Order: sequence, then C-alpha cells, then structure tokens
Amino acid sequence: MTATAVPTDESRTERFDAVIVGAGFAGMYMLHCLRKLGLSARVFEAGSDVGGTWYWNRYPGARCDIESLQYSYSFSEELDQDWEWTEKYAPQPEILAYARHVADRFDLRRDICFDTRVTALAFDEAAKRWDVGTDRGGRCSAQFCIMAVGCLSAANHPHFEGFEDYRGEVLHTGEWPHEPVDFTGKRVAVIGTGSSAIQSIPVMAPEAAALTVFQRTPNYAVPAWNAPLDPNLVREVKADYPGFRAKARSRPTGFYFPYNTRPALASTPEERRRQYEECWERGGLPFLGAFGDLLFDKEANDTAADFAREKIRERVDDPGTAELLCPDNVFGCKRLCVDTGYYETYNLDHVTLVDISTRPIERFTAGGVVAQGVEYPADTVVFATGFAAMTGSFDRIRITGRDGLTLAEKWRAGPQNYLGLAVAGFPNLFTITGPGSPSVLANMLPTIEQHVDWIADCVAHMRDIGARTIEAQEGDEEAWVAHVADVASISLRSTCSSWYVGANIPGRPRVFMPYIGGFPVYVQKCNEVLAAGFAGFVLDAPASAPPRVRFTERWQEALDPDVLSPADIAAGRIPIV
Ligand code: N01
Repeated sequence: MTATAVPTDESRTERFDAVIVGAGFAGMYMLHCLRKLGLSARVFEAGSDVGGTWYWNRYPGARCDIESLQYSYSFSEELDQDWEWTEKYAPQPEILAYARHVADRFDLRRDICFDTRVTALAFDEAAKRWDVGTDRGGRCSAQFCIMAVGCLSAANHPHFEGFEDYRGEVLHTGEWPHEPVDFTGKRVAVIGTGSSAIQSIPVMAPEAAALTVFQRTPNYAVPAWNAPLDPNLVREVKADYPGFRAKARSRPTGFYFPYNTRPALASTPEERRRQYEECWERGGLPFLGAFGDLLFDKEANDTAADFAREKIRERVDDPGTAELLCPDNVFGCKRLCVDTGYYETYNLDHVTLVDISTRPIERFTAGGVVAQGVEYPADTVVFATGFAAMTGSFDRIRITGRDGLTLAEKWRAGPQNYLGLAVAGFPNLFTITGPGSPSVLANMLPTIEQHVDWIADCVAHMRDIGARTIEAQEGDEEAWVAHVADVASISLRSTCSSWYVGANIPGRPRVFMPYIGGFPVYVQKCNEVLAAGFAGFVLDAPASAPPRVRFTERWQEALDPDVLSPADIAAGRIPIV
C-alpha cells in the first residue's frame, strides 16, 4: 500500500478550514480533532509516511527514552487497551508502527498529502486566510494554519573544510536511510556524542571494522535497563489507564516515576549514595528525580555529577578514555542521555575516542577526517550532530504574517510568542509544542495532546461566536516571553551551552526556548486563558459568549498539591526532570 492517500493537484487552489503542517503525532491528532468538529483539513507532510520524528530518526538503536506505556496517545481508551508495547522503552520501528496503526485506525491518510513540503505561508489580510505553497508547486488556502512541525526536526549539518572532497558515505542520524545500512568491515567515524550518538554507537560498533568517535562535549548518561515489558505491569496499568495517565499529567514532566522532593544536601553522604544507587538501578531519566534540588542548587547537583562520573570510571577500562568521557558541566543541564552499553563500547579495541573539545575537527579529506593533526580514515561518516531545535523547522518555511512581517524577522533575537501556541502578527496560526511551551522538557505526547485539545476548543469557540480571526496581543506575548525567561533563570538548565538555548548552532540567539515551569502549571495557565474567553488574544467576533470546554476537559484537574504551584516556581522549587 502506498502511503500517499491524497493526490496532489497542482493546478487548483483548494480551500480548507485548516491546513496542518506535519503528520507526526501532533499533526495526526490535530486532524482527528478538527474532523470531530466537522472542519475540512489538509495535512502536508514532507515524508512518505506518518510518524514525524519516528519516521526520520531510524538510526541503529533509536528508541524512545520515555517508557512506552507513557509515550503514547491518551485520547482513546480503546487504543490504549488494544495496543501492545513489547519493551520498557519502545524501539523506533515499534513507535512508527504505532503511528501507522493510529493513521489507519482513525482513517487519517485520506487527508494527508505525503512527500510534500510546505515552503511558504502568507496571511492574506483581505481574505483573512492563509495562502499555502508547497515544493510541488501546489497552492491552497485555509482559515487556520497549524504548525505541527516538531521540535527536533531540522537536522544540523555543520560545515567542515574539505567536506566536498570526501568520497565516502555520509549519514545523519536524523535523516537515516530507509534501506538497511551495513557497517560490516567498514571504518566508521561518528561526529557528536548526544543522545543519538549514545544510542547508535553501541549498535554500530560491533559491526564496524573500526569506529572513531569525535567528541566535542561529553554527556552524562544513565543506563536504560531496557527489557521486555512485564505482563503484570501492563495488566496493572491497563486496569486503570485513565488513572495512570492522570498521575502522569500531574507531574512537571508529564510522565510518572517515583520521585523525591527532599534536597540532596539535607541528606548525609551515605543516604545520598543509597538514593543515587537506587535511582541508578531504576535507570533512565527518572534518575533526576533522586532529589528535589538537583537542578536548582549547584552544590546539590555536584553530588549527582560526582556519582555519575564515578560510574563512568567504573565502566570504562582505560583511565584516560574514562576521563575524556567524564563531563565537567552541570548534571542534567544538557538533556540527560539514556544508554545501553555506551561507555562499555569504548572498551573494544577497535573503538577510538578523539577529543575535539579544544581543537575542532580540522577538515575532511577524500578518505577521512583530520583532527589533532591526525587523519582518521573513514568509509562512512555519521553526523550525530543534532538539530536546529525548536525553531529550525519554522526557519525552513517562509511564513509571512500581517504587514509583510516574516516569522524569521520576528524571531531574529529569539522566539516571541504567547504560551508557545500563537504569535502576535500571525492571526489564526497555531504552533503545537512551540518554543515557550513545556514541549521538549516534558513527555511530548501529553504536551502535544494538550495543545491540540486547546486549539480545538479555541477553533470551536470561534465558530460558536462567529469569529474569523484570533490573534495574540503584543503585550501579553511580551509578558509570556519574559515569564519563560524568568522561570528558566532559576534553573541550572539555563546555565550551559545546550540546544535548549540554541548554543549548538553558530550564530543563533542564546535564549532558553522551552517553558521550564512544569507541565501542570503551564496547563493551568492555558485553562485560565481559555476560561477567561481567551485572555491575551483579540478575536474579531460579532458576538461573545463564554467558551465551552469540549476537548480540554481532561486537562482541567486541579494541580496535585504535592507537585507545584506558581508560588513554588517563584521560590525556585521545581522538582523537574
Ligand atoms: O543531538 P545533540 P542528538 N563539531 O544536539 C555535536 C532527542 N533525542 O540528535 O555538545 C563537532 O544532543 C554536539 O557537541 P556539543 C533528545 O531530546 C531523543 O543526539 O554541541 N561536534 C553534540 O555532542 C536529544 O537531546 C532520543 O559540543 C558537533 C552532538 O553533536 C535531542 O533529540 C534519542 C558539531 C549533537 O548532540 C538531540 O539529540 C535521540 C560540530 N560542528 C535524540 N556540531 C530518545 O528519545 C554538533 N556537534 C532516546
């Protein structure tokens, strides 16, 4: 079966109520909700199938580092009950199979135009509609434009001198080929040591004849301890999936794990060690929940960093290599990695770590990569160099709002928007998990669903009152951007050069992009805005009426008192992962 369900007719300008850019988890669920409202919608997707991130990132070892029972849609109890995950952390092919299953189950493909990249979006002031242009020459028009473009979708291809001369194979983890890649007998070079590298290196190494890793900054990784899912656990979760989801929603991260709010420094060294060992044995991102102050107090953080470095030294045989692999920055400041045998891979004789922290890669040659004055021969170079995060996918589309203002101009000094959902000057344009929302700091699936539900309620309300446009107001947008920055400044996460602040791409403004106040607090803010008739927005409507809660009902629960309040945030207490 071919994935392309919608024939592209380049000769007509079609009209829709909504255009959705991207058919990953966000675009798929948005389409589903708009259909429920009886709206016509067209989804444009650059890939040949649904799945977004999980369509493109098919490198060896790719899997989600949020547990599979939680990294899934929650809008359909039947879907929750029917789908069977096989492992604690689902591998990429299984997540893609899930996305495909959802597309089929809810008959989504007939409104998705695959292999089509949106290149231009322009707001037509007179018609109050968006004109949409694609790389296939197609045009269409829609009242609403919903950006479901993903947070980590624009691959980062750093330029290296001599790259054009290189004759070997070049791969990027975020744009991995669909055909199997065989590394048998090959000399492989990997650039980068983020999550993608940490997942793929242990899988590529056993096949390769030689594997050389070029490391600019070492990362912390906690073991995944991945395993087949325990059937008893699955039964227990499925017996009350809605209850399990609600528990997850009430956590700052949007996923549930046992956590401890006690400060690290309030414990004795022995208690701390016991707690760290226990959390290590549980593995993965929840390690950051070992103590409540790890991301707020540098001294507390040092205790976790020391523990993690000790573990690296235990796992790596060669002391020199172990030291190179030990980060000296704040633990969890960059996105924490989750590994399976990563550090042990450096104990293999044919695996070499090259430190490029002080002297970058000098150049490529026809046959390899030169660093520290040494040429490392390579048949294949794997760029595990990450993404132009959060705003990169917007940069690839010329988006023109009111008065000819482009989004690229508006965001030159950093993303400016309201709630991570809408942008002043760009009416009827919504951004699912945009910068300024919890997005990458939380479990993507609930953050996507909460945004989609909010947008669906907003669009339904506009219909109810006969509004043609909605637009964020400048003042409220500025206040939100300032709040996002304020909250970030109390977390240690804002202190290092990570992709959260755009530091991985030369020339990008340094702004902490996601909202770090925690998912429940953010949801509460969105609910308040909605309940107040979309406070902070201007709606051009002949009538007014209080908005009805249709889709966002399940996000209306009160905050778990154990978790967070805005006052907690102001006081710097955010037990967040
Ligand atoms: O990308 P990254 P990623 N010369 O940006 C290096 C999610 N994810 O694809 O740190 C040399 O983390 C760069 O060095 P430095 C997850 O949120 C999730 O690995 O900038 N090196 C870094 O080491 C993750 O955080 C999952 O100094 C260069 C690496 O490339 C995010 O995606 C799995 C360089 C890039 O690391 C991104 O992860 C995978 C240059 N010019 C990813 N430019 C799971 O769910 C960059 N680097 C498990």
